[in-house]
Amino acid sequence: MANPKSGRILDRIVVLDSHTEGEPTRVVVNGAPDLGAGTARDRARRFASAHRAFMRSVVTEPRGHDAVVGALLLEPTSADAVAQVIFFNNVGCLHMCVHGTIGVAETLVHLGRIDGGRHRLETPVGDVWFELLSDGRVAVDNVPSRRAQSRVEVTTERHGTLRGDVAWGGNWFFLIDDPRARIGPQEIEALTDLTWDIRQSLRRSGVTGSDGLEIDHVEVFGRPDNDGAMSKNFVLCPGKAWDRSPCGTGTSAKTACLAAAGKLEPGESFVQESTIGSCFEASYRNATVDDELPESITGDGPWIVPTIRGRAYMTGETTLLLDSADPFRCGFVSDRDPERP
Ligand code: PYC
Repeated sequence: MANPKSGRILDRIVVLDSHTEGEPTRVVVNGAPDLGAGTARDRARRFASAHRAFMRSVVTEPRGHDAVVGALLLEPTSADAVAQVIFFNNVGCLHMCVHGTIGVAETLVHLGRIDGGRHRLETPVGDVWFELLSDGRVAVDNVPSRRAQSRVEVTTERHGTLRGDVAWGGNWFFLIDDPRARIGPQEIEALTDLTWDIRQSLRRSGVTGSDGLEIDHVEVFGRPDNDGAMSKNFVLCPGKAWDRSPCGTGTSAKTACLAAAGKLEPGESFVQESTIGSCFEASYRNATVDDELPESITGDGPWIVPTIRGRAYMTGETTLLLDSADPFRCGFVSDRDPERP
């Protein structure tokens, strides 16, 4: 509504903030654009093509920062789903986000919309299920995941030739094991430089996911510091932010690679530590004909259904204000943004 004296309009967006093992999620509960009816995939397409300024307003500076993942909560198409969700970040929509799903679960509890049990959530790449565990964690049965290719060679500009696996875990990942890699908060600049170099090299040499989509997440694994963990990772997200959590879709991709290599059996537990020392616990079952398996994703490993367990905490209840007189009301287009002029 316009201020009668100044004529300025203040738009309001109501958000609930949480973090999952350190990685922030900002759930939009009011003030989102109308995306019409349809599946999460249909609505995500409309959201991505027409509402980039809205995404920036919610997750980037001056109200957020590059690592914030936004989540739009929408009416589901199916009566037995608790909600439909579209995840987005500083450069566009994500296909799926597991830390975000855990944040959404905690947010739905905070809103009093659920109080336990197992719930179905519609996402642009298929339905996922989550369960509130008695120890406060949330278990997410992610979309089916698989290794597409192993030991793919990539020649980078600044870091020589490297080999890694390509895997789908709800997003596309390039995964590199380097037991000598030092992973921790002091190494962020060097790890960002390495993984961004890899990402650019994959793009230049035309290495994509098996469905032709860009590999927009790069994951490096080193030795864990945490006693119970088997590995520690650094994950570079599409807009050059690094994941503070162990990245749930990345841990799903890793689990698929371990399954393909015969290094992890169904039901066995795998603990992935993040750059900041937080952990996700993963396990998997083999996929069956009853699972939604996208034909466009092929691979040299079996389809698995990963379960990722982690914890989220609420951090804020906020009304974002967008002042019509503010030249940066919708943030600004960064050098990583595909919309960059
Ligand atoms: O947890 O899946 C995840 C995720 C993807 C990007 C950031 N976090």
